[in-house]
Amino acid sequence: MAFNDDRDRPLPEVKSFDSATVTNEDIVAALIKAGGCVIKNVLTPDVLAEIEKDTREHITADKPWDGTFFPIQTRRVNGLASKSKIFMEKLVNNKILQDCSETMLSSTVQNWVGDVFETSTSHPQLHNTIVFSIGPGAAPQPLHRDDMVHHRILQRKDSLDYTMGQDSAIGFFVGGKKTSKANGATRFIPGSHLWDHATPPSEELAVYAELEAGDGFIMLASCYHGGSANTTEDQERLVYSCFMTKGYLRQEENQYLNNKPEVLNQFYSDEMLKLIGYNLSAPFLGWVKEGHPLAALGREQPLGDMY
Ligand SMILES: O=C(O)CCC(=O)C(=O)O
Ligand SMILES: [Fe+2]
Repeated sequence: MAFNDDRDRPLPEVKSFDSATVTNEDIVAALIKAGGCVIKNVLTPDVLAEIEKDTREHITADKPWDGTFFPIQTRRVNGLASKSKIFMEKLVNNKILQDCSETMLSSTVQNWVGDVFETSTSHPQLHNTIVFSIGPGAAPQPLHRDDMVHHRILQRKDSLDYTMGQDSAIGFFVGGKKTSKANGATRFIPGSHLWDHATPPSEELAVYAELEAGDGFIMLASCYHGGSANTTEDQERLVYSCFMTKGYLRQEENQYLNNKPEVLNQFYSDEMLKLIGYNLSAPFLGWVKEGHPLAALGREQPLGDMY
């Protein structure tokens, strides 16, 4: 199917599911079609309150961004792995996010090593963790694609031609409070993950991912999106977010320098540490000394070939 301009393409419907009933197949299909979907009731009020308890002092302490990407009314918190265990357990390690990341970001390849055609699978890893608080009066953030960090160049496609694995990252945004068009909900252009790299974003096509507190929005990193203007007098737009990326790409947030390893080692299981990035991406990527990064944290890990 040929399009003169991606901006003339019909906008796909943005689906909304409930966390209690949605399946991974539903989410993957919705992401391929629209690039984003809403999942109701991802986090309970208790969990939101605990995350806020862990992060509020850091929100308050943050200083305005020195540049134009974030309005001066925006405050952020990062390094969540060492600031909030519950954020990691309930938001990052959320089964819905992890299942669709495994389906859409993992990669399996075979390589000849001598006379053996070795199979290697690289699993997704944490990309970044950010709390976004947008205060009253904030201007909109410009629409952008988060996969720019990996220098991705997209070619125009129909959703039927979507190739599993073509995206480099998936984002998850959970309302810490109600987010609305008026207070700065994340807006995005449905279907823009299928647009050509040369096509600029268009504000007229943006749809607002309005969330009740505890609802989530999942989005492919190749979708045009941005934080929006907060036109209210007195509402904070509070969003808890993380991205997952492929196991063989560099993480946007440097987990090793932004979190003290001794804190992570004390907080987390092997599985969570692997998710944070203390893992090998097969084959051979990310070794420390003789092998697995977890061994460098004093954890038992089998050595041997790293295919
Ligand atoms: O605050 C938001 O809703 C989105 C922020 C964002 O897209 C970014 O910082 O890259
Ligand atoms: Fe973004």
